[in-house]
Amino acid sequence: MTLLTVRRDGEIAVVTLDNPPVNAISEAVRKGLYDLAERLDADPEVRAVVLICAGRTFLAGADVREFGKPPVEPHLPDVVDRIEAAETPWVAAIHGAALGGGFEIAMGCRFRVAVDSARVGLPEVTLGVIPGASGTVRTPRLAGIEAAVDLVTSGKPLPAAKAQKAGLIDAVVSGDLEREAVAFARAALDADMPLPVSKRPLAPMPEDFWQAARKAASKAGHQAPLRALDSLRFATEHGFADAMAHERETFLDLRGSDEAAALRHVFFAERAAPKPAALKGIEPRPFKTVGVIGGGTMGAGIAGACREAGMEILLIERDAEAVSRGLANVGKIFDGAVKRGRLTEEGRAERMAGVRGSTDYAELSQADLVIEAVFEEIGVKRAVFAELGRVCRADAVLATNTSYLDPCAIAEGLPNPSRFIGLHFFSPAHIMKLLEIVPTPDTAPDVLATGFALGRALNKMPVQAGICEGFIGNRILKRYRAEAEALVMQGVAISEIDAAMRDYGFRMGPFEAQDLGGLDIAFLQREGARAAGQEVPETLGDILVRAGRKGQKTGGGWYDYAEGARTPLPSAAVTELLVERISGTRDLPRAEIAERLVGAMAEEGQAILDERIAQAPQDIDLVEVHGYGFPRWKGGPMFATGAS
Ligand code: T1G
Repeated sequence: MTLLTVRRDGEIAVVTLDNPPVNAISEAVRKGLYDLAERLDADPEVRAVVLICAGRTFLAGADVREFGKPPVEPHLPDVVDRIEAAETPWVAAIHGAALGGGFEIAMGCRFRVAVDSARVGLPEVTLGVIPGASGTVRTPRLAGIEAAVDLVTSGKPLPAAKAQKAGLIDAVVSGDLEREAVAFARAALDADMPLPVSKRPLAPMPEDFWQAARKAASKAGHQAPLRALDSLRFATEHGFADAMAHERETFLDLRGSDEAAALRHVFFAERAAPKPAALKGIEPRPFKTVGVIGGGTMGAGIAGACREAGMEILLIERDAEAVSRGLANVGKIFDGAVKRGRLTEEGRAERMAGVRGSTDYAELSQADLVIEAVFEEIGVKRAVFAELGRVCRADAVLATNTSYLDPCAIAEGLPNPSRFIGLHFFSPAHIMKLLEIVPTPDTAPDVLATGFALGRALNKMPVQAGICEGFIGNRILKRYRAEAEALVMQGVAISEIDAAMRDYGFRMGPFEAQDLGGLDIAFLQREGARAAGQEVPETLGDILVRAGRKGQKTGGGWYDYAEGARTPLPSAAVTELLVERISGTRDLPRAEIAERLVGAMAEEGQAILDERIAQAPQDIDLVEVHGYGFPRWKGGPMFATGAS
């Protein structure tokens, strides 16, 4: 496989890059492109160059694996400048995604053409850096400062049509991209040649523009978007060369930051998790027809997610009224997509046409996969699986969505227990990415592979978890909350603990979050365990629930709430209720509070690893980032404490 090949189409040279899997820009790619720009420029027969990529995508950006190493010449900005300076104009022919350095190379070209399905973007801030090869300096010259600020500080790519409207690409072509790009290049030679991007004008913006942009960029919660904004502003107030130097300095500064290291850690962990090495070569079972038992919030969310992924759904409920309620719940999910403009009415109708409801389990006789999402009580779940064991195909995969019960206990007595597995979705199941996959000792490898294949099909983050109370995520949550309550008992203010975790990067602290979700859920779990004879010490949360303080839904939990408001107010009633359990008052720096609570999460994570409940520390980080709001730019509790 040759990295770069050149084919002549008359006076047009077609350069094809082939660097699987995503044409990442490695050191060899930078050198090859630089040398080619020199060589083709010196060839009098070549009047224009088309740059195209083999495989699934245009250049997807700098090779993230090289970030940890010292930069080696030729640096990417120099490659982009060399292409731009070529006498023979270059045309970028884009399919798949032109991202980061890939789009910066495209901006060094004189023209950019793309197929309709292509996307262009500058996702660097999602990796904790900023564009390092003119993204904050050329983009505003190409598309104007407003579009550049959106593209660079959000890190979100634009589809080709929108990119064309923004001025980022010159033409959207259908048919054969290479042929269209060559024709475009040939035609361009006979028209007025536009200025190279770096030579296009760029005017400063008024202060209020930058204030508004800064406010929006700060919502991301970490520094890279703000540094990118500074670089964009600098570019509007200085010459090209100075702006390039400023951008490069910022990029190199951020590249070595903890935030960038954490985001790269999550980036690679997210790509490894859905494809466990242990399942390589194991064929998953098909799951075209899916039964969902239970049409409540979880069941409807699971049904909606599976339908969105193209599966045929049969929703089973106990009576006709519950069936129609369940179908309405699924319909509401697609209504939401229509309201947000992500689905047309026809699309909604097509989705719902693939969702049937019934009270008759016998209709599941041909289902490939059945997922149970009924009330979290062992007797109810066992009855469901007894029925499924009777009516379903022997090879149908049967899954429980339990979050706290032992999947082995649920599967007791089930014929062919090798086809049983736990699939722990997080509510709302059609939105939350985390999916804990919980095999029992009897689960067959191809059934485990089916769980991961389903996770990929649903575009979720599948993580394997062993069987213990709360699997990975809820077990760590329990420890996190216990540690937070311990701080309260030591006299640290509840509001300070929440503020500390918000400062750390969580959207909400542990107490605000419980008030929002309801204290009674965990309370009932503890009461259930006590009723089953387990020794479960009384928690501060128990005291509040027994006093009727279940959170926002009862007008008060850890905090008071003014009538109809959601702003948490420190509560004298809570202080009174807990007075016996709190010794004195203690001022703890917020950084120390966060370190203590994240440390407790990591400690529990280490125990989970030692017990082989999790396969690797990065899996624990993914559970926390995708299921519990752990700030991704901190990498997860294991990464943040150096354990991963
Ligand atoms: N570098 C190295 N490897 C990469 C990579 C990259 N940029 N992008 C993907 N991979 C690997 C990935 O780890 C996986 O490997 C395989 O390719 C398939 O990835 C100077 C500094 C392009 C949209 O942020 O968004 O340019 O697991 O499963 O779903 O200003 O990959 O198979 O061994 O994601 O088809 C900016 C990141 C870099 C793009 C394809 N670029 N990549 O999605 O495949 S910073 C990015 C993606 C930069 C300049 C700055 C996606 C994709 P393995 P995949 P996919």
